[in-house]
Amino acid sequence: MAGEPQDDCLFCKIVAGHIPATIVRETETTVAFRDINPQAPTHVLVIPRLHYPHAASLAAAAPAVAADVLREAGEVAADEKLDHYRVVFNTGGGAGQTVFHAHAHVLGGRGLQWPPG
Ligand code: D5M
Repeated sequence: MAGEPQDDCLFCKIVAGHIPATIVRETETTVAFRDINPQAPTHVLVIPRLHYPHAASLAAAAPAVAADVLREAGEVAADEKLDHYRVVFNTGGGAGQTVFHAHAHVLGGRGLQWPPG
């Protein structure tokens, strides 16, 4: 069922505590943890506990949780004392999405170029 944990989903396993992660923040609806392959001095992923394959499907089905993810991205940036940062939702393999459980990348701690690659 939509939103239910998926047995084959890496991030569902992190939410369940079956795979370790360096968790930096948790709420009733979200988990934030450090990316295993950081692309910046701060690189944290904020995920909903609910499983949806990408940000748009999360926002359509559970808009309040999507808002929680965005708010937590800002809280991560505040915790990390970032004066500028980027929040990215890669959507689709062609955009670099490799894990099909919605997640926000929070990137900061260095200069960030525009446009991104
Ligand atoms: O982002 C998926 C991100 O997930 C990518 O930057 C690596 C990260 N990743 C993969 N496995 C782990 C574990 N086990 N812990 C922490 N981070 C992880 P995407 O936008 O889908 O490419």
